[in-house]
Amino acid sequence: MSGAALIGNPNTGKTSLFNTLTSSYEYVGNWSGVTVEKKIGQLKDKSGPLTDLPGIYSLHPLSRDEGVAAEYLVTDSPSLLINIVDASQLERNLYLTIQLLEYGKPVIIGLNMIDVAKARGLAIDTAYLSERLHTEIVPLIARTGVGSKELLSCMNKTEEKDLSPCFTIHYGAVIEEAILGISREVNSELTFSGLSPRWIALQILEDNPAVMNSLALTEATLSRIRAIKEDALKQLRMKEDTSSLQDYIRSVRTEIIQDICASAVDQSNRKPHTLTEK
Ligand code: GDP
Ligand code: K
Ligand code: MG
Repeated sequence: MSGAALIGNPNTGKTSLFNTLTSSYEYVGNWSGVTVEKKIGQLKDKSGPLTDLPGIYSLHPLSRDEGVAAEYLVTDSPSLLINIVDASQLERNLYLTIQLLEYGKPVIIGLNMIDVAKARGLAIDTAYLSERLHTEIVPLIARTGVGSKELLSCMNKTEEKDLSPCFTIHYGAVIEEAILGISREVNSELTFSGLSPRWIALQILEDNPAVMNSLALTEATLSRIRAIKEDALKQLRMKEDTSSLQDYIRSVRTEIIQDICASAVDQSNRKPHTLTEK
């Protein structure tokens, strides 16, 4: 059992929270093949292990170091994701959030840095956000420990109920058909992976190298998948001005995030940025 994992953008408070939530280290070392620190601890209430993942802005890695989190999702198949989100940078943080919701395992959003958001005059409607994303949201100030008890109790409830997210983006007919085709290919080869075929299909459509390498699909399957992708891009270009499937998928997500943030974040008291807040 690989338990729960903390995942989020860099500098959102993951390690601060890891230190608050865990009592003892189970493992400290490096992720295999890279010089990125790997930390696993035992939760204070003994409910299981917690892994502190390296910070990323998206599951699509731009370097081998950044591939650690995506590889972890494929190979370790964690039962619960704690997505740490910087409340003062909601729009930027939600891109990863959407990819994590698509992963299909239970996700709790730890909405951290609410002190910073407040100081900047940003008010976040957490009830609305929770409703739009179909997931639990726990407000936090990881630096001082505010919200950590609530987070632990939310984690236990979620593990008991095994609430998987029902947040789904509809990417349009062309992409949806490609998702189905790739899911079928993936399903026939990875019968017991326990991973969501839809999530895998999206990662494949986005050319995520960390996920592709970890899956190690056969050349025959890969070649059928390439044909599905080429066909999808051809069809998509008849309707949309897009350079790649990856760009198109990104643009659909970005539009939804902007729509969510337009209602979830009240900026009417927004103060100008200063450099000394964090
Ligand atoms: P990580 O990169 O996600 O592991 O983030 P860290 O836990 O290392 O935190 C990054 C910085 O933000 C550190 O200086 C923390 O003290 C600070 N920090 C973390 N949580 C909060 C918070 O809720 N409020 C404020 N003001 N600072 C925080
Ligand atoms: K850091
Ligand atoms: Mg850290």
